[in-house]
Formats: sequence, C-alpha cells, structure tokens
Amino acid sequence: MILGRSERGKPPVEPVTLKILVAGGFGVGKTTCVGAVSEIRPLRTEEVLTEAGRPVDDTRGVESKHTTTVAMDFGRITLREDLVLYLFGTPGQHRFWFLWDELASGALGAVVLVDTRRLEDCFAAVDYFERRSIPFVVAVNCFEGAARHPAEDVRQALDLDPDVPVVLCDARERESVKEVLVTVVRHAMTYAADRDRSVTT
Ligand SMILES: Nc1nc2c(ncn2[C@@H]2O[C@H](COP(=O)(O)OP(=O)(O)OP(=O)(O)O)[C@@H](O)[C@H]2O)c(=O)[nH]1
Ligand SMILES: [Mg+2]
Repeated sequence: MILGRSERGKPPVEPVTLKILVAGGFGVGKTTCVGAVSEIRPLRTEEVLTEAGRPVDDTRGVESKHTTTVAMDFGRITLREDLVLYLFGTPGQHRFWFLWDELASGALGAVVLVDTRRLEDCFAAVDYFERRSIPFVVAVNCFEGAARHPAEDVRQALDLDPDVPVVLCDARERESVKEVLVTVVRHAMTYAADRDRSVTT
C-alpha cells in the first residue's frame, strides 16, 4: 500500500550536532564524566600510571587512580531528538597539552571540571578558554570527603566573570552530568546570541 502525503509520519529530523570539550586538571574526573553520559561506548585513550611518572603525576585525593588519559576521551549524547552533543575529554596532564588546540577546534563550548581540594589545577584550563573566547561553565566535581564550598566561593577563587555558570556535580552520575551539559549548551547559545547582536549593532 502506498501512503498518501498526509499519512506519512513526520519526516525524521536531522539533528544539530555540537562539539563540547570536557577539560580540567589531572584526575578531576573528565574520563568518568564522559563515560557516565555517553550513549555509545566511549572511546578512551587510557595508559597505566607508572612508577616512573610518580614525581610528576600527582594522585593526591585520587589514590585509587591507576590510569591517565594520554590523548582524549570521546562520547556522544542525544540531549533532544534534534540535538546531539559530541563530547571530547581532554588529557589532564601538562605534558599532553599540545593536543588541546586540535581538540578545541570547532568547539561550541567547554566544561571545566574542578576538584576544590586542588583548585589550582584548573587555572590553566580556565585561562585557556578565556583567552580564546570559548564559552565555558565550571562544574565542581563533589568528591566524598572534600569540603563543600558554595558555588560563589569557587567563582571568587577562580576570579570568573559574573556570567560564567558555576554548578556542582557528581561526575559518576548520568543525570548530574547531563544537567551540566544542558547548562553549557544554554550558556554557549546565549554567548553566541550576545556576540551576534554586538556585531550587527
Ligand atoms: N569519589 C569520587 N570519585 C570520582 C569521582 N569522579 C571521578 N572519580 C574517581 O577519580 C579518579 C579520576 O577519574 P578520571 O575520570 O580518570 O579523571 P580524569 O580527569 O579523566 O584524569 P586524567 O585523564 O588522568 O587527567 C578515578 O579513580 C575515578 O573513579 C567523583 O565524583 N567522586
Ligand atoms: Mg582522563
């Protein structure tokens, strides 16, 4: 039987795909975060932390950590039928930072994950996105045993612009990470709209 035009369902929507980076210092939970939300088996590039790396790989606070990302994490999440995010987790250690420019190319926005016990580890990521005018949100990964700091204290300590969202999250929880991603997409959209307005006026 041939379906008439009015009987055909809605045409399938071609989703918009956006690239989001997940950045932050060493061992802050970037790989965990991408793995928690990805609907495909995330691509990981983990290598075992070795004895030789001990002087440079600071695992304080994440003593159970045995591997580290050496290139990137990759995952995908469908936020809405018409909106798909490609997630790129960056390597946390400074010796792999040469990869960041490649990963950042074409990114709509970024999540900077922070651990309040080692706040200084995220300074470089915050600087990186500020300098390149890539909109980002700061997501505090609330590890057990770490003191809870109000988001406003984190904002002050990082000297963030007032419009940069600061949210608390648990990198292991899908719903929590999803909320962070919704926040970054909203923020990046507002940022882009403001920028377009200032260009046309
Ligand atoms: N308790 C707790 N542990 C976490 C949380 N997020 C991550 N972890 C643990 O912290 C360690 C570091 O997590 P990763 O996801 O590998 O961190 P990363 O930022 O990708 O690390 P690098 O790629 O090496 O920079 C792992 O042992 C995780 O199981 C969290 O929210 N709470
Ligand atoms: Mg990692």
